[in-house]
Amino acid sequence: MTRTISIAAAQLGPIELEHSRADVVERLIALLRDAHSRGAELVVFPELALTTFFPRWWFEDQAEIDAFFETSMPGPETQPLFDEAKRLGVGFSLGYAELSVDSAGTTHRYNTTILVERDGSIVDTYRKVHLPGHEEHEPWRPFQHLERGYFEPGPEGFHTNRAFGGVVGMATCNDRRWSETYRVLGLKGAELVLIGYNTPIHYAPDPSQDALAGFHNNLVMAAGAYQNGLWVVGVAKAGFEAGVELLAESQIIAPSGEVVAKTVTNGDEVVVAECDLDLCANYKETLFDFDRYRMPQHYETITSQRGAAAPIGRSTKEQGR
Ligand code: ING
Repeated sequence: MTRTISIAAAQLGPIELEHSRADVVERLIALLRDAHSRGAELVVFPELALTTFFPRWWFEDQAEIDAFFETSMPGPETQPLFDEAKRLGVGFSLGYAELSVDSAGTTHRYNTTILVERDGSIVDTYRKVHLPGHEEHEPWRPFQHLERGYFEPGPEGFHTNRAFGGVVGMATCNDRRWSETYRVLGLKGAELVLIGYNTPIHYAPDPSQDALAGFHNNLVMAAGAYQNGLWVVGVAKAGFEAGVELLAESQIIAPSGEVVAKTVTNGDEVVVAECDLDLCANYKETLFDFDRYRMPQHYETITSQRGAAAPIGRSTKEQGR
């Protein structure tokens, strides 16, 4: 019996400052119902799916920033989404800004994704590890990318869970650009990785990359899927949001690296694919049989170094590095 799960990529178009959470939850429920009507059992929503992408602005006042955060999930404004999903028997993943206070009374702010099973039970939450952009106001930029100022990196790293008939992992936006993300999840048995993103097409530090935004988006997710024998679902908050063009091109990618479904608009749009989790074995048990072919004894540089270090003399071999 194949382990097939019907998955929907539920792309969101722009969310403006004036859109309330209630407005957005209404759109999320409409997308959920559409996906359900097309047979989806799992619906993947974007990163930071409840508000506009607020790290594009510099705020002096912490209270202004915290207005974009959720102090509980579900909370009063998101409960209708959880209720409708449970009523329909559909699971979902949802990205949001999490403000939480730990047992020592310290406040933490994370870029978080929650995964909810078809029975309404919470499977897990993932807190984004790779925070792109910058920490302080950089007025030279046409818009800011202040995730490093507004969020902390997730302290728990990457993890997988048994859900939806398989092994599921989560990652968020910039995480998808780092091969380590997929490899760690692959080593933890992931057969499916869910990734929401908010990706401005303009990249101020190197505008030559703008024209390649769509190419790079597919490149990194397809490579991650293929090299680890897993399904990848990448879902955008897309369109012209607060004057910034966000990449759409939400897509569902098979363990072969092939795109099996892709959005064609930059608005609210659902695409659905039947994902056979047993296809993962075609790669995990052959080309990418990790236990047979990987050589971790030669990979220690990956965890012992953060930055790159070229040879000081002729070769890094001489320095025993
Ligand atoms: N966004 C972007 C991403 O990694 C970025 C950051 C923007 C990278 C533009 C490159 C170009 O897709 C988030 N939210 O990580």
